[in-house]
Amino acid sequence: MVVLSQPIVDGNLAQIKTCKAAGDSLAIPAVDLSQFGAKTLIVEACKELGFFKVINHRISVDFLTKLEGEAMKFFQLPPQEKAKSGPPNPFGYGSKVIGPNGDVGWVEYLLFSTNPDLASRNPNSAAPGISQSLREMANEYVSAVREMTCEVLEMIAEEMEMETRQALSRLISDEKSDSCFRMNHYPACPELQALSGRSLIGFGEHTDPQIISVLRSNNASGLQIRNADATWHSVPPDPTTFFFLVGDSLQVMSNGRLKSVKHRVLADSMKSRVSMIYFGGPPLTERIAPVKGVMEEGEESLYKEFTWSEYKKSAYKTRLGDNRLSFFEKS
Ligand code: GA4
Repeated sequence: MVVLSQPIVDGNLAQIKTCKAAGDSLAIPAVDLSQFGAKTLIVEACKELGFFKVINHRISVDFLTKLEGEAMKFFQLPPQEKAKSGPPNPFGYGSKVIGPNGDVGWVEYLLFSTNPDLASRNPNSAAPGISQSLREMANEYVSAVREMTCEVLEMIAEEMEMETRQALSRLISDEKSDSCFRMNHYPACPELQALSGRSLIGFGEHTDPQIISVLRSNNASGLQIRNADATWHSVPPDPTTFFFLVGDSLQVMSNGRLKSVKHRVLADSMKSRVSMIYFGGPPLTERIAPVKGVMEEGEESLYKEFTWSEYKKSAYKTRLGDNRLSFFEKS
């Protein structure tokens, strides 16, 4: 049994934080990409929340359920088997430890790069548990989600009158795009019931460094986003839709008009949560700066010049909850 007033301690290894369980749920802007005015809705949501969901997409829900089943087969393996696909530095299997700087959460995950230049650092085909069908389905998933993400980025570029419709989408369709794919499993944590009124952090608060992230989860709650007035809101789960999150790079490319969204995941005592996230990132050498057409005449960039490789390097030196863009803001 867990001692009430103390953080949950996993062996002698990781101290996982708790937080107040509160968090009203929020009506999430829902967009059907084929509806009239969809691009205006998307840009408004990205300005206000940095978050929206896409409904009525073309990706088969049956396929999503099957991929989730394959991922669960992996997560149900004995810990010593899963560990053979880790540690995640930065790609592979990880349990509780997030990133290289001491962050922990009630989560286990598989993290893969989709960048061909970095793919050699993914768990190779000798890694047990990552079956051929899991690999193939994950690749198929990433291709389908990338295609939908390009469509969304083209709508954003059009609505914001960027110099070309492909100004954003070209970055993630580029074969050198430094994107990654993550499958997270948040096991149910029955001991949580003893923490009356508090929740266990599954994945601590952070913004994503990339351009845009696309998340799909099973029907378990846990995801929360922080809105402009700094309050946390629960996102009702919806396994038939995809949630889109603005990343730091898109904030910079829109010169602060679109906001990267702070989010976190809380563990549940009864239901385990599985999520899959595609992080759309630019090629390593790409300069991240406001896109032509976005700024008013005479407007200056709010940020210093940097490449995606520089931003990533800096991000990996930070703690999860840090404000990574602050190092690149002009004073
Ligand atoms: C947050 C978004 C993605 O999950 C991720 C994360 C990465 C990791 O888990 O290795 C980081 C985190 C994320 C940002 C700061 C650094 C790097 C953990 C961490 C403490 C894969 C990513 O690209 O950045």
